[in-house]
Amino acid sequence: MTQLFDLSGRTALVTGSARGIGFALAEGLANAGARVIVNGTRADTVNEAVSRLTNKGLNAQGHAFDVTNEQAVHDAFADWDRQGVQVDIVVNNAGIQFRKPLVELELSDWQRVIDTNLTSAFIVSKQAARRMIERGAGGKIVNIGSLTSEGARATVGAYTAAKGGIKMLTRAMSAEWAASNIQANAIGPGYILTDMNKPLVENPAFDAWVKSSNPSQRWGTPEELVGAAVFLSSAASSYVNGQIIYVDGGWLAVL
Ligand code: GCO
Repeated sequence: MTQLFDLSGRTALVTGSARGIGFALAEGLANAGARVIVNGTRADTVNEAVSRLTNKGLNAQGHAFDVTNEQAVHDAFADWDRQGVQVDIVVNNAGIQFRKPLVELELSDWQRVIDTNLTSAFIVSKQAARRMIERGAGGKIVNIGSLTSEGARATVGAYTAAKGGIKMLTRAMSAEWAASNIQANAIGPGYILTDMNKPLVENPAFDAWVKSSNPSQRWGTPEELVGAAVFLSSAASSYVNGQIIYVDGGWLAVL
């Protein structure tokens, strides 16, 4: 039965995985047997993350590049082609947050959030899917959505638009790539204890709102997203397409 979830022999690229949710997912996929490629914009933090994984005996390598830069993404995949590295799984996790009311939001800040949280998934997955289709061996795309893929919260308008787009981009990918045995799905995390959310955790009113808004009455941890990521990256989800699995403590299930 555990064969279903075994990622041995697979290579997984996790974007934005030098810390936070991305790092937890990279570690989780590596623990399931994958070789993971850690990505971030800075070589020093990528290398530090890779060391943390290899020091645990996990199969990890790093590649620092900006996932919003199409040429940088193209060059990264060209490097892997030359090295004989075939990316079988892509986790589009890279994301930033920018909390400001829409009427005060600069276009440049809007664009930066959209580019990082949505467009990068297109840029990276396009390169990966081309190769998966050419190889004829199928593949996995796991996009990271959000509660804001379903509902909006004031002051995170760009993020909400991007995460809503992630849900529909996931469906668009499945519409075009499922016939090539590429399963494109998403994970919708609830409120997770990450550096990005530190200001929210430390705000007593926000902390109380999160705990009262989900029946688990607590924040989630990055590690609690690993199960869904392994499932969507493995043979266990071979007939699952265009779905978003909410790992949110039950937030969206209750009034
Ligand atoms: C915020 C948070 C959100 C949540 C996440 C919940 O400011 O509301 O940063 O981004 O972390 O999206 O799914």
